Amino acid sequence: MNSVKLDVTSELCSDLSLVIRTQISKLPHLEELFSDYDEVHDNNVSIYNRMWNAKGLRKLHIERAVTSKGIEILHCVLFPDPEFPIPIFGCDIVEVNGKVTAAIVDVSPVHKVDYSLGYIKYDFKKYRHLPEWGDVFSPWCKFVRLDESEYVNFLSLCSEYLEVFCNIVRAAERETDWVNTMKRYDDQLWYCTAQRKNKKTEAVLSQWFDKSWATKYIQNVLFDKPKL
Ligand code: BLA
Repeated sequence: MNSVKLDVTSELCSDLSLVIRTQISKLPHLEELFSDYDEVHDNNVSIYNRMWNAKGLRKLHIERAVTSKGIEILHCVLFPDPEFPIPIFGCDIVEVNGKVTAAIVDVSPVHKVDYSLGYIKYDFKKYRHLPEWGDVFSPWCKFVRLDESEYVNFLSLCSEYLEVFCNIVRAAERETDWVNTMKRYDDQLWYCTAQRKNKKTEAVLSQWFDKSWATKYIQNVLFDKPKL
């Protein structure tokens, strides 16, 4: 692959990445993981991946993607270890030529983990409809288009959702009831299977690389299934 490094310029993506890194840095037993995908550069695309694990979390993943055609993406999923009663944190920002066309954040449910985000209230001008596979998200999932004046509110919203998530992680203990573990495993599998159905992720990645690389990347890096 031809390696031309592209500079990261999106302010919202950089700020959100910093918010996430700051919050996860306080989690117990955080350990960085390295892979062949830490940096991927092709003619017009650069992808930067950072991954960790921590107590109660099998994988914490932050990805930045930048293209010379003006697309920038920030993707983050914090995947629990199914043996712990912890939900799934996810957010995604897609910016095209300086406009944030998609900004989404959620703490998504798994079996028998109680939390509420209903008291965290932010209003945005343009709400977007979730696709059919989006029934994996919680009722508090926010999916919006943003103009620049709303960046600060979206960052605060993410920070508050992340705070709730990190508090659950810090309080969680490994459970010995394997039935609950299996149900949480199934819920996480369902989450990954749903996310893999997002045609837009695949379309963009196939445009940048080739179809088989895109499929492998989605299945092994973005939404790999939890191990039993
Ligand atoms: C939409 N995701 C999109 C879009 C693109 C990507 C180009 C369309 C933007 C738009 O409709 O305005 C592409 N996202 C990517 C790529 C990566 C990425 C290539 O993260 C990584 C390399 N997607 C996630 C996560 C969530 C998510 C973690 O990766 C949610 C927690 C959601 N993205 C999501 C949703 C849509 C989207 C719901 C809209 C899909 C639709 O409208 O059909």
